[in-house]
Amino acid sequence: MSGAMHSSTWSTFLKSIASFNGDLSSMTAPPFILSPTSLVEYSQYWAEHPDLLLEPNFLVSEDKDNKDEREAMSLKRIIAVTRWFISTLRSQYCSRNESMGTEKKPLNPFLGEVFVGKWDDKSAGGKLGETILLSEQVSHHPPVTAYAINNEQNKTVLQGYNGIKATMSATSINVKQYGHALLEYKTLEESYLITLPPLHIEGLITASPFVELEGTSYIQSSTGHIAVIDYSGRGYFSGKKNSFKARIYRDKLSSAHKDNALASISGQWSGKSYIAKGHSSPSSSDELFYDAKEKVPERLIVKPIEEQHPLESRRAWQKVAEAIKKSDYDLIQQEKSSIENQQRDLRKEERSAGTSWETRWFDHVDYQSEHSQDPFISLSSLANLSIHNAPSGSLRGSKHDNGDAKHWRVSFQKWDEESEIKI
Ligand code: CLR
Repeated sequence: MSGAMHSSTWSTFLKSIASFNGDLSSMTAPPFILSPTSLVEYSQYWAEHPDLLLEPNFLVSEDKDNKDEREAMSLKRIIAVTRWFISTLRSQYCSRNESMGTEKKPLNPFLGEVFVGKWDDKSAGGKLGETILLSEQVSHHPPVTAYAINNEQNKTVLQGYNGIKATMSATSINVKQYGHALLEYKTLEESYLITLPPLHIEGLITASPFVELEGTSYIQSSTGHIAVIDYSGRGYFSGKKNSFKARIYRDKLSSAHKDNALASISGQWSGKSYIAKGHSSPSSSDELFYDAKEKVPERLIVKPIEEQHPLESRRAWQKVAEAIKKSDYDLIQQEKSSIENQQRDLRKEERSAGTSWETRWFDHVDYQSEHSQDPFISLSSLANLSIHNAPSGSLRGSKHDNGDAKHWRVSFQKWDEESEIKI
């Protein structure tokens, strides 16, 4: 950042974010902090390493009657799921800094905006198969994005949704995530519930914002195993940015004491991390767990804009994105207003017709009234997690464990019946 003009617009911006609550429409930012990418695209970060996502499918014991071996393999699988999860973090939280120099304000998706694409099988023997992404803005007030990532060949489905609530402190924006991810390996008959960590945005004073993760997130397996992941930034428990410690336990009960950990992982989620047996924190002399700088993300394949449906993100925002790339403030405003007005007109029409917008591929499932087979209920109970619409990772009986229990779930039937939008 340079120039007196920039710094004055930046301080105006800092004052404007004092009232930011998670709804991007309440934030007006100077053009140099605007990203040409909509939040509905962020769902792709979950699978930029399809090989790691699918790996647990290949970690099965040959000898089904050998209990010790079965147990050992189920531990290997939650470690593999934890490795995949850690591998998503650099894309999720560092990719804007890496591609554009700083964290940016994403485009605020409109209701019904969608983003789809696929990852081809890059494996030698074709054992992975194609993986597809469906992402949809299912709510505008408050903003919520739902997604599903499906690999038919390996009967693996990752689905989830995201919303945020934000508060300001003196030097940072503090963000709580709402929602969770549910990972199902249908051949293994195994599932995992993944909670989303809180985060904050630093570097505001110097106009070079970046994300740091904090607090705790969980990965609960249907086998009982649980991974507890603690995050910290520079100067907390390691002195390095993007630090984490993960411990894997046989079950929630044994996670009450660190000594019970079956395996421990520590390091940087944006760099190298190491793993060791037992509870003590591994160091660089232990086995390498993951190296985020070494493993190149596989980019999603998205069809050309000309072939996209008007509701598809890159097509819908094309003119705004071009204006942002040209830093043409007036044009940005003009093109954004045109989308906003269109949306306002749609809502007005719906109101007068007594209808409401219908989500395309996702349903809002109420877990207080519907008895479904969704593993969410059993996994939440294994992890002692709230089933309510609380900050992700809230425990049962905590102060947030209340309100409704509605969560977004994919309907592959709706996707099968989709006739207008193609991958
Ligand atoms: C969205 C869901 C993804 C993970 C993720 C990564 C970065 C987060 C984003 C989520 C939500 C919006 C977010 C962003 C970082 C910055 C941005 C919090 C949680 C805010 C709204 C931008 C503020 C403007 C600054 C650049 C000053 O899976």
